[in-house]
Amino acid sequence: MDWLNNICWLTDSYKVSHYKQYPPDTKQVYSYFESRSGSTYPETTFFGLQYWLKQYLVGPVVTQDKINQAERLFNAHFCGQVFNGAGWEYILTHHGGRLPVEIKAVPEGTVVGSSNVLMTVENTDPHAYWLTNYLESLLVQVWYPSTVATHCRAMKNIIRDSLAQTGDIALVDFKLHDFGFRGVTCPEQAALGGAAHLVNFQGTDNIAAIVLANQFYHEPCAGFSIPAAEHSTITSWGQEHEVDACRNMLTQYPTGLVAVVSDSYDIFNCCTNIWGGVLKNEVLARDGVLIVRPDSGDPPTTVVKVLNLLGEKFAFTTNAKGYRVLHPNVRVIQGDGIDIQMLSLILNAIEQANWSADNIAFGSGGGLLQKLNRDTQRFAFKCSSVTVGDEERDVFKQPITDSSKKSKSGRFKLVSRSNEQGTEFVTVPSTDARPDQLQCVFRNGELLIDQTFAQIREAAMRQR
Ligand code: 20N
Repeated sequence: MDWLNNICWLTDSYKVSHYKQYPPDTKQVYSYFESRSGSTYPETTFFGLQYWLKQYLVGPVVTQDKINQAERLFNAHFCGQVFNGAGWEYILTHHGGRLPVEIKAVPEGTVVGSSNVLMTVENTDPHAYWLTNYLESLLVQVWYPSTVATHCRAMKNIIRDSLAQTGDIALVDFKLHDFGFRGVTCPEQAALGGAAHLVNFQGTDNIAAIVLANQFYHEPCAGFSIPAAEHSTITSWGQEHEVDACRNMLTQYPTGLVAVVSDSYDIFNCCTNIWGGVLKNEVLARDGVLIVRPDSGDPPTTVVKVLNLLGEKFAFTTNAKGYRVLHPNVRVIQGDGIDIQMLSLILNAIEQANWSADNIAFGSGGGLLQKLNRDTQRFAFKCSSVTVGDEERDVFKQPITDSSKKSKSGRFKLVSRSNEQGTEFVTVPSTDARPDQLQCVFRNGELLIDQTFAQIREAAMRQR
């Protein structure tokens, strides 16, 4: 992404013009980031900031060449001289190209109720008062991995509840597999969204996510997968030879887990007459688990029917909770049409049919990484304090047309307090004596905290 990595142009056009718009003698701008009340989920899992810091902000990021390139672009873009070239040259000469800002943030993986400060940004050199909000456009993109992590936590809770009712909660980490790489807009999004999913789960087909967790969060291998068929590898044998394509999967992968998409022609025929018929003894003799994947039809109806057919052919046991569990060599994964609503519908349907959630895993793509936006958690970045001359002033907005968009004013701390349910966070004025849960992660071009993926997972787990 080298072609885009110029901090001067990683912002919205209008921000380029803002240095002239603050009150004369503005010396400091202090802004904060929050998930406003009314968000889809009442709590947000904060995740991803360290990627933006390392990729775009750490070290000397301003060079004369980048300033010149931005100047040329903006002169054309605005049809005139709007760009603050002198402001950027000040950062180059007085700070060696390192950004004179301080960023504080809650540790990644922390689960924070809406309406609380998650991050603050302020300039550390009065000449760079304009820089704080210049960075908003880039920093607010942390909404995306944070929303994916938040959404995955909600899905994990749904699956865990179902497992608690009908099966074994120890299986939860592998129950929602990331199928989403193809359904997002670019590799960077796949990596960020996929890594956010891995904060709560361990199964993924999103290799970019593992690479990001490795390169930006020191994780040797954040997610695991298994050999699996796609339609091309089954249908290229021809319709008459579906059984041979299926047998080949068992012989090519004689042990361990293997997943086979089984709806190329007739999912019910495949369950009954191929897996449960011609290949039944091979499946039973195999030292491993065959995972049958339906991929079409109404998901709750199809999954229940597939479980019933496989149950008839392979038999099942009834667990201590009174739910049916298929022969251990056979399981099912539903990877079509999975979003958070469909997840609940399927789990309810199989529970109603007396099948344990142990029998099924889910794959999710668009529903996992793409069916969400910045409004899902109502994320906003707003200025709450400025220093003009030697006067510090609280600032806020309070639109008469939407009271829910009122912003906070002043400088903040995020403090934790314990109640019956556990720990909760509250945002208080920075003068409060209690310890601040916001940590200084970046100052003047330097990364001050380098979190590991393992620490982030631990934090997300701790606050269950
Ligand atoms: C494409 C595909 O089907 N992949 C795939 C299928 C299943 C699993 C992983 C990837 N994993 C599981 O079903 C585990 C819970 C047992």
